[in-house]
Amino acid sequence: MTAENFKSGFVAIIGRPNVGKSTLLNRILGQKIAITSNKPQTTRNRILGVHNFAGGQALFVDTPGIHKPKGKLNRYMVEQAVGTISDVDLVLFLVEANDRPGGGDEYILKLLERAGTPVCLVLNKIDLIEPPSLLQLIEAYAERFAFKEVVPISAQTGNGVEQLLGAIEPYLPEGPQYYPEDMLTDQPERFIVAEMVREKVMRRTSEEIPYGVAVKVETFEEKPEKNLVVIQATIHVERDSHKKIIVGKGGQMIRKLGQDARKEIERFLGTRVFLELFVRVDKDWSQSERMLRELGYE
Ligand SMILES: Nc1nc2c(ncn2[C@@H]2O[C@H](COP(=O)(O)OP(=O)(O)OP(=O)(O)O)[C@@H](O)[C@H]2O)c(=O)[nH]1
Ligand SMILES: [Mg+2]
Repeated sequence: MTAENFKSGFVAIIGRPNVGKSTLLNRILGQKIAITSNKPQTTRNRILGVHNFAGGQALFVDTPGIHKPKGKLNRYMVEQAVGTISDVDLVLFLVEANDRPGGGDEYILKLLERAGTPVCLVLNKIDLIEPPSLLQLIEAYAERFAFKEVVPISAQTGNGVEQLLGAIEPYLPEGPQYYPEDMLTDQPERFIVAEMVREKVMRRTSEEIPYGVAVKVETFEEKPEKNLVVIQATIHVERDSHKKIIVGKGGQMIRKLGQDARKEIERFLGTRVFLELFVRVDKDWSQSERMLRELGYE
């Protein structure tokens, strides 16, 4: 292998909310760096994941689900995703194999057409369907767009993901190794830690609460002699009533959230973690340019 024929390139994971984009990124990397939940609009930022293979490096970009944005935070999210499409060598257009193409997909296909980036159709969640319905679905999509490749997968079980990685390689141009081999993501540990806390809130709350939550890590103090990291994080919410729910009766909810998050952060950092959580009301922060900037959505 010479440096001249090393292959490297960027692969965006694009699709409607909740189709399994972040689950796929984690599956490809074999480690969890992107948070997931059964609620739409979980991911808010672009997250890069580095996948090394013999003779090359593929840089996957997980993106927020593309939807009709209401409000400033959602506009930021959709911009993150749409802006990625024309910046990459290949787009993985992820859809659910147990769903029909709908208006949301149509909108994304128009964006893909305009960008002209090669697109691979990825039918996810095949663990939920019977094989015969897959052919009809592929036909329905193929009528609509000239996909370079079509690959059915289950991001959850890993079924088909090896085939997907094989299908991607021909679309990577010759290029340098952009990131060191042991680097997993471009996101700092603090960001991933904050996201892990937000995931636990998303998973344990309902209605509008998950969408009005942002998490910021205030301190991240490594104590290697004790194999410990001390973390303080603030959960920002939009209303007093949300704070009440997140704290819970006698602090029960926040304790549970803290336990869930700590376990996952310990796995991720590979050390013991002392995690302290605070809840703060910032009225309608998601509508304030200043607050959005402060919370990393700019
Ligand atoms: N059964 C099944 N569920 C899946 C599969 N892939 C993802 N899911 C589930 O689908 C839900 C959404 O997954 P995410 O990875 O968060 O989806 P996403 O596309 O990143 O969502 P947004 O960030 O909101 O756009 C979660 O409950 C996942 O567990 C799959 O292959 N099979
Ligand atoms: Mg996601």
